[in-house]
Amino acid sequence: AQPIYLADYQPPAFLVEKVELTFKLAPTTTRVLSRIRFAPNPAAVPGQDLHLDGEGLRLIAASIDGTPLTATPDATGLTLEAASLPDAPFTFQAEVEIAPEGNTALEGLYMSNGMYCTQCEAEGFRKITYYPDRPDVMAPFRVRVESDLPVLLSNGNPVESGPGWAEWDDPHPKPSYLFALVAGDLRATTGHFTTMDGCDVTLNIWVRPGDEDKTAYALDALKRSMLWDEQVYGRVYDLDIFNIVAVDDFNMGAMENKGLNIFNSRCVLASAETATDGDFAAIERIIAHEYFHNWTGNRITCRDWFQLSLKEGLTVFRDQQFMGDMRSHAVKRIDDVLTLRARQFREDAGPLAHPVRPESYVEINNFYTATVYEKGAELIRMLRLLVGEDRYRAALDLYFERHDGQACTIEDWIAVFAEAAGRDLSQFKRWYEQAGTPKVTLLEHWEDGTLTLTLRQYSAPTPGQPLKEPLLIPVALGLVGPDGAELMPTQVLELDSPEQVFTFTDLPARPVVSALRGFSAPVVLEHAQSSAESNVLLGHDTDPFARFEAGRNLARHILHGMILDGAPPNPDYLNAMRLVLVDDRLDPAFRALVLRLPGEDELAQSLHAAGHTPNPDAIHAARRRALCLLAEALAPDLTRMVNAMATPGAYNPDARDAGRRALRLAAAGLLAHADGGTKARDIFAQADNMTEQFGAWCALLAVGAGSAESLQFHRQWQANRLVMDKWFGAQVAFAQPDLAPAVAEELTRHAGFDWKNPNRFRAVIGSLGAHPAGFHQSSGAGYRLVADWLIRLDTANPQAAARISTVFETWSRYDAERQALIRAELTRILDRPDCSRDMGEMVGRMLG
Ligand code: HT7
Ligand code: ZN
Repeated sequence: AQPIYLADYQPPAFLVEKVELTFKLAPTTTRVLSRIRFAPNPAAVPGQDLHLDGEGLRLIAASIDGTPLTATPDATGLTLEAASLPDAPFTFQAEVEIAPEGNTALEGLYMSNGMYCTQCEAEGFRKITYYPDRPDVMAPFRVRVESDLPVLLSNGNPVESGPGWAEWDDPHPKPSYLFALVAGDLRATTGHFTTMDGCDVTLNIWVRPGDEDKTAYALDALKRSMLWDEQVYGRVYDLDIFNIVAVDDFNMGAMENKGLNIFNSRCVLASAETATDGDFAAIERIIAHEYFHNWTGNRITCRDWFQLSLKEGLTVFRDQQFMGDMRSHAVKRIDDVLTLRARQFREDAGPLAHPVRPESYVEINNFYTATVYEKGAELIRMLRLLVGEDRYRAALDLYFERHDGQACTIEDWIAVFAEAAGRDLSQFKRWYEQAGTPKVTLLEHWEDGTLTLTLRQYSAPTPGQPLKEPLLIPVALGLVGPDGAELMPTQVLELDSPEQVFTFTDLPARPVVSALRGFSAPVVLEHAQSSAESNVLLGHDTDPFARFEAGRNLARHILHGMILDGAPPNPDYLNAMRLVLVDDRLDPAFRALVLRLPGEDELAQSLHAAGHTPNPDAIHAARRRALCLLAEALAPDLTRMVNAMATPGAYNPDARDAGRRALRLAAAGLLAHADGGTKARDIFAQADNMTEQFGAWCALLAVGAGSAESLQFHRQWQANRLVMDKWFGAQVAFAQPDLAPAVAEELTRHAGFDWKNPNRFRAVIGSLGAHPAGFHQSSGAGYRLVADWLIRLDTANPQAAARISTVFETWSRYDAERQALIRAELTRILDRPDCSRDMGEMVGRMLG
């Protein structure tokens, strides 16, 4: 397949003034009738053909202004030759047939549990009818749905309905990727929201019968999101109705279709008994994220898919702000940085590294990545830090005012900041263009009350980008006295050259440097600090992220020592952890995060960055030993915490109680390494909520116990598909490394392993890929099993298969034997005649 290049962008030859669609739904013979009003685009070169994208459609009939069309479609669609087109507006009509029942790719119109639903982003609309399926063609849609199913939904406002049909009208011009249709036997939980302009909006969460008791949290999160967007960004909702539908078979988390968001059911449904605190938080975040897209994505969309981060980076940043406001900014920031490092730094360090705005792609679905989403959000966070909060808000106001109803670019985005802040941001723009995680080195020199800091930046080559230009990097930095007192509050140093020197004079004593506060830039900071200095920051820094980071640096240092030369952990570290654990002035959620040791993949990543070849078995063994030593050293305090952090009374998913449960489970999980799981077993037995039941069961599995609990868990939850995903996933995630591939294999033979369901596939195969010591088992059994299943999934759902193939992206970190085994599996995946375009691109990039 040929790559598509950003540099080749051309405006559409024709614009669309109006779309009218009629769907006559039937599982294998759905008819789609379209009536599309086209007009020549004054901004395009005249005299061009009109290409209508279409894939897998059976064309029944088509006409232009009533004259039947003779053109025959090819595999990419229908080309209407310029010479045959009027040079004034005209109406194109078509009737096509599609088969939603056989659509296992979950893109276009498909069926899930007897219900019809759509997924059109990025290029799924072309599987529904012939259309210029590109985001810079925006049009109002009117849709008629005909079916015997009781609930018939589409975008916009409902206009009319009768037995077996319903019509919807969406007055807001939108690109085809935001089109949606749902038909099924569904039940709604309904609420209302009054906008700041006094308009009443009906809110519905549609679910399968029996799931109505799991919708309250999502509805509440939606109302809070709507209010927050009004209060913080001045953004008001713009239709009479906002529908959310839960679907079991869904490739990603959720989709922001205009007025009709469609959600993976795991991202909507929650009750105390069936969802963990983590699930509740994810639901809150994703509900907010999709809602926020109404302005950042829908009203203002992307000119082309290279600009994807324009909507995704900004909307992630907005959902991060929202979650900080709803819960805790400190804990949210730490969580976000941990996710960024685990997913995006990992991506940036390997063969799949790409810029936030890629320059080419073969299959755009492969670019819904941590770089586009999470690094994209970091760029916006940096912009806000550089221009200040007031100018950030002014820039956003200008963006909404200037670009409402348009399909925009990163250039448009940077321009509103440059104007609102009155500064040239051309160097900053390189962040969108250069892939890779910059390394910032900080060197200290202390003399006569003067501290001299030398900051250097270096960005290593990434695929297709051998040379890098210096970036504008905001380094938020404070100085802390040896006694822990703040000597200099946070200053933002702007590092814009390969090397710069910053001087701080008249200091009473040599301070401890607290650098990259709040993780002010997505970089790897190399700053040699003693464990005494890290302890000062861990105990006293005014910046919660810097406190966390100091503890993390200590832990990483100790674990590296244990892995590389078996060095025992420094008693100071154990003591520092005890002080954090028992410090009741600290938020329990924060303490739980500090207590969590770096994961095995993070350790493999940091060892590799330090020039070592990571050994997954040694990492696993050392980490386990560290957990045992920590557990033994802290046992009495851990036991006290398990008791002290109980949350009596009815389950409440709020941040306060969730934080207490997080610390309770972290303590019980650690303690299990010393007491064999006695406390965890008690928690499991007494749990009245999924957080504690599941958390305690995982703690038992992690120490090789919990088989009775596994049986009980299965007996209790076998009828609940979302809880069963947890049952499948945890057994693989916590399997002993040498058993992990066999455990996963056995689960693939379980009657409940529905491999075409992406959630279930991910629970088993994705969990094996995310279990470093199990996946990278030296026999290659893990690689083989994952490759076998990716090959199978690729034939049914290429998008999902290609996404999960990223479990192999770190292959070049490992030793020659493992590299050879992985290369053989990747080659086996690639060399099939029916390898999909999605998978072909991913594996091709991984192999280099
Ligand atoms: N904008 C959406 C991204 C998306 C997607 C969602 C579900 C299934 C397939 C999809 N392809 C792309 C979701 C979001 O970022 O909000
Ligand atoms: Zn999004």
